[in-house]
Amino acid sequence: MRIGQRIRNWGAGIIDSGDVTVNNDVKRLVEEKEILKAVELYCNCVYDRASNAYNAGHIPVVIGGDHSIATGTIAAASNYLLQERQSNNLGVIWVDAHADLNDRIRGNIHGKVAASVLGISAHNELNNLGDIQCKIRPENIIFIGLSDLMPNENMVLKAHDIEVNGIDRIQCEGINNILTKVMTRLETTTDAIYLSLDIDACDGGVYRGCATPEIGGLSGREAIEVAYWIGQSEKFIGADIVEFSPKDDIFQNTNQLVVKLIDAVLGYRI
Ligand SMILES: [Mn+2]
Repeated sequence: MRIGQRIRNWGAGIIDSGDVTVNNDVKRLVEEKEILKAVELYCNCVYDRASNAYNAGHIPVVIGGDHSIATGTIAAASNYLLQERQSNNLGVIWVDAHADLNDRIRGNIHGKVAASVLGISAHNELNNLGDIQCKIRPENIIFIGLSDLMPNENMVLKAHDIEVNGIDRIQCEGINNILTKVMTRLETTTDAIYLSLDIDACDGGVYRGCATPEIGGLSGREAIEVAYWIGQSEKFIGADIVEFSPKDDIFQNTNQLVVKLIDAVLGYRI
């Protein structure tokens, strides 16, 4: 991801702590088709790495890979907030074409990540990752960029009165107005703000480098503004930029967008 070039360009205190590698236990679980256990174990490794960053006084920006890593990163942010500031009031901005709120047993784990973060997925292994006391409250998560919703996800959103800024509303109101509203609310009501950005929120007709591209999503510019605005908040506590899939990046432009999103969340968007 040319982090070295970023550090030279901007002179910022950016440290590339390297990949969270898939260890032999995770590989064995995958071979045994124990996918849920493999994800749980790997996300615990991600949790440890993100926790180490917090303990060293850094803000983690985690690049993926499957969105399920957010169960580890957000648990680490939430636990850090509880330990260091005695607060269980973490805000999360979930930027995604999908709500990832499948609360049933069936389906891919990456479709259940937000449900796990809220502690309402059908898999206790993922709900309980990190510290169970630190689950995100429904009023503290806000979705941006949704364009494809399953009926049961819509029921979860309604049942918990969760704020959604779908791609339709962004088209009507403009991304700057949406961001002003979202940031004003979370900066008032939460103690820290975490960004979890799935690049499938961006227009899948342009950016193909992810598992589930959706036509008509955010423009590259809109996504950069989202990352920049949230990264500039005094309450910003970390970010995931996930679901980049190099083998699907047939136009070789999603990789460039991911680099710009990393730049933007770190404070550079020119
Ligand atoms: Mn996602």
